[in-house]
Amino acid sequence: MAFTLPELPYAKSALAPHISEETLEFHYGKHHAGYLTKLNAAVANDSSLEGKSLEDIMLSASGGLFNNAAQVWNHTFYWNSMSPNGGGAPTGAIADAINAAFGSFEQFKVDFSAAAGGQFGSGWAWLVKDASGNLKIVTTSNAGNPMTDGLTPILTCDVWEHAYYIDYRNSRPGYIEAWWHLVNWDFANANL
Ligand code: MN3
Repeated sequence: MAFTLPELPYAKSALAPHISEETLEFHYGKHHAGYLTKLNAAVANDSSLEGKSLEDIMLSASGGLFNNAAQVWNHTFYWNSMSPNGGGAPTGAIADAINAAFGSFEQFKVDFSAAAGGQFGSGWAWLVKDASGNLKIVTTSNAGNPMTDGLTPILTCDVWEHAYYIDYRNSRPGYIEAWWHLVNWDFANANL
């Protein structure tokens, strides 16, 4: 049973002007789809993976299989971390949790942007919840996913160059600033 590419939760043009339709055509239509194709090829060639969920594969695999499974999972989570109606200050329980963990939303924004900007090379910046329920900012390299360290993802920002090169060229900080206009706080609250 092959995995399928989840539909984007909005139109490809819906995140403009912060993230363009062209970026989503490549990022979702080529990169995310490409990881899925490779994952399905691996699953088709390994009967021990039959019937396993994407998370099961991601949490037990290594090497190329982990990379493709995690990149499929991470991208789906990333699309949901943004919304055309997102951005602004957090509301609800996530607002209180951010204030408790980081002092203020403004401080969280500074810390998260620094982590995302400082991740060397390809990877991801995450807001996560640890086993004690505390919020933390972590980064992962390449396909890394914080669930492998027992952390619960709340939000993510993809900092691979393919996420921003069309719209922002080499300016990762410009892309990160744009991401704040799209943050899906409803999704964060649901994950909390
Ligand atoms: Mn990506």
